[in-house]
Amino acid sequence: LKRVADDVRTVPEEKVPWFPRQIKDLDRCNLLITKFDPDMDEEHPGFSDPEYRKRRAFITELAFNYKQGDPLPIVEYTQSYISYMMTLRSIYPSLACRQFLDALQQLERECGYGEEKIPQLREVSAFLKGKTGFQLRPVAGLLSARDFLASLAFRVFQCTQYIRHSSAPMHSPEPDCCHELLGHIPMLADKEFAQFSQEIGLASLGASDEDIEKLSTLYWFTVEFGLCKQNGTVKAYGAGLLSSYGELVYALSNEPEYKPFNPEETAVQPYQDQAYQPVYFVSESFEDAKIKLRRYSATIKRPFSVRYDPYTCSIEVLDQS
Ligand code: HBI
Ligand code: FE
Repeated sequence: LKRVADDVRTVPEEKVPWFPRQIKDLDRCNLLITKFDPDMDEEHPGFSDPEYRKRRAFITELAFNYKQGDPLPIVEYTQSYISYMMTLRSIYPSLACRQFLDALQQLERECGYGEEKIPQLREVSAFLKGKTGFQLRPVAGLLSARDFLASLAFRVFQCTQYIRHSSAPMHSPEPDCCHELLGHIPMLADKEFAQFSQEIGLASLGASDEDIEKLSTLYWFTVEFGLCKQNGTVKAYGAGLLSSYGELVYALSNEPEYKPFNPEETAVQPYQDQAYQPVYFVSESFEDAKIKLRRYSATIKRPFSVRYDPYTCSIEVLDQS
């Protein structure tokens, strides 16, 4: 059974929802959403595999016990992800954006990507720290959008550490470490993209539920399913695409509808978490996406503004009332 927050959260009297001020506060950003759970969902590929569920429970426990600053747990995998990775790898050169391909090459040289073994989050996190200051933190599954986005404000990426069930190597109903390692990690090594991600996080701190929903949708159509222009063609940068052979090919075929990335419109576009997206948003560049996001964030109503102080790893709250 999954535990939700261990400590009961104090519900503040004022209308601004609680948000983490220091990186240590991320220990409290642990509200899990029970969706696609192998212990509860009969449709989950691991549901009828007790061995799988046992390993999952073990990895879940590691994430629950993790405290900010602890070394990332080392997990032994009994499966490989290599055939899955190599299948995807064959289509990356023509479909993935340049930043992704560059980072993937470095990860192959420095973190054992492309080898039989699944890379350890500890090693990958150290790599990212040196590239963009991003670090990983283990998470047991899908987090609430508020908690997930808040961690991005600190350049912390909540990363699942379990692997999908071996009966469905090409598809996982929930995020797993293949999705994180292949989809998210290479992009988080890019400076411009890292900044974009952090800015979504900063915009989410203390935001209303309605604004969290919009930012979460923005995240979905950019970080997860975003496309961008590069040398006159369209390439993928979204992690949901870069970790799914089927959807990556589909997204860059001439079947789906494309719209230019525009935060106001993107933030309210209905999305799919069980099927391919009906529409994809195309950014001019990460720089352009970042500027547009910044303009959008400034329209979110909050009685304060926030700034991240990288020296103390904390949020400065500037009162504007
Ligand atoms: N939790 N672990 C995890 N991974 C995600 O990608 C994730 C999440 N919770 C919420 C979420 N994504 C989406 O709501 C985003 O759009 C924010
Ligand atoms: Fe993801």
